[in-house]
Amino acid sequence: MSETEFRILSSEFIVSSASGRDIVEDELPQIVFTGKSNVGKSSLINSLLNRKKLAKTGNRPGKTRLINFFLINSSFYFVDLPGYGYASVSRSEKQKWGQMMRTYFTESDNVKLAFSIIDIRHDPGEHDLKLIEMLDGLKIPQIILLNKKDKLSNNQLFVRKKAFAGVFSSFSTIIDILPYSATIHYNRDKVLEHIERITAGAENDQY
Ligand SMILES: Nc1nc2c(ncn2[C@@H]2O[C@H](COP(=O)(O)OP(=O)(O)OP(=O)(O)O)[C@@H](O)[C@H]2O)c(=O)[nH]1
Ligand SMILES: [Mg+2]
Repeated sequence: MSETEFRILSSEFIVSSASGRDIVEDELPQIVFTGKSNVGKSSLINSLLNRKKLAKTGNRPGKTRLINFFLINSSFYFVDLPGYGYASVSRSEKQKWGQMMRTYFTESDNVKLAFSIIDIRHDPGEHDLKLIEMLDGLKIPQIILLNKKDKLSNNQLFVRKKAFAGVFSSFSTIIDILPYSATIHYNRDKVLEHIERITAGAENDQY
């Protein structure tokens, strides 16, 4: 990393979208956070931004129901997506969720990076793989974040990292696979380095 360390200087909630339409009207880069409900997407956003409650978090799955746009450093967006796969939701709500994701990802031209978040203790589920495949098909660079690393011992961490590396070895859009903990901010600097490169380096086509 360069000597001038990348810093989060400002972060503010801008708008929510219920339809899935990308309703932000500028062309600033968007960095999205996807993953199963309760995996810690909103907590991760707060961890990266050093804010306790900017993105709403919760103990019960299904906390985030809308697509939320946060403007960072007045120069790019974090996009907090609703999670999938929580049991209490009806079939029609699940369909609505699927439609929302398709609308967002196929219509937005400004998604420069996706964090695909998985609980490090569990293997990726059907929905995780579907979304990762969809992003791959759309040629969106992605980073797999294995959240809740604080729940594992170092031995377990080693085993889980190896397992995930095997599962995702064939995806060309996956640029990194990193354990993370939103609770203890583990690997926060590494994630911020990626964000710095993606948001500053649109001209040097390294991904
Ligand atoms: N131990 C531990 N708990 C975490 C971590 N990240 C999130 N959590 C907890 O997991 C729960 C869900 O976190 P959220 O950030 O609301 O999850 P989400 O993915 O945004 O969930 P939805 O909005 O429902 O899709 C909360 O109780 C968090 O405190 C982590 O790294 N470690
Ligand atoms: Mg959430």
